[in-house]
Amino acid sequence: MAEDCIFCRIVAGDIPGRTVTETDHALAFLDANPLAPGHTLVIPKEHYSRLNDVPGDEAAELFGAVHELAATVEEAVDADAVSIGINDGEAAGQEVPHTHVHLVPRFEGDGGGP
Ligand code: DGP
Repeated sequence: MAEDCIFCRIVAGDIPGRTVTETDHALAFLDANPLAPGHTLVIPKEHYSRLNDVPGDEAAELFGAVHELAATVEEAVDADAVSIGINDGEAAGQEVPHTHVHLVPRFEGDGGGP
C-alpha cells in the first residue's frame, strides 16, 4: 500500500468507495467524477503506478474482472455500449498514479468517452 495513494486508501477501507465487485487481487468501484452513470474503475489491489508494473497473473485477474464487468455495467444503466480505457502515464492523462481501467457506459449520440 502506498500511504499517499487515494486508491490504496479505498482498498484499505480508509475512505469510502462504492464497490461494484472484487476478487482476491482486483477491486471495481464507481468513479467519483463519472463521465456517465455507472462509470466504473477496476484496479489491482496492490499499488502499481503503471500497467506495465502489474505482474502477469494479477494483470490477468484485473482484465478478467474487466471482461466480466463490461456487459454487467452496460446493462446496469441500460447503455448502448461501453468504452474501456486506460490512461497509462501522466502524458496520457493519468491523474491517479495507481493503474486503473475505466469502464464508461455509452449511449447513442452521447459524444463522450474516456
Ligand atoms: P485518470 O485520469 O485516468 O487517472 O482517472 C482518475 C479517475 O479517478 C477520475 O475519473 C476520477 C477518479 N477518482 C479520483 N479520485 C477518486 C476518489 O477518491 N474516489 C473515486 N471513486 N474515484 C476517484
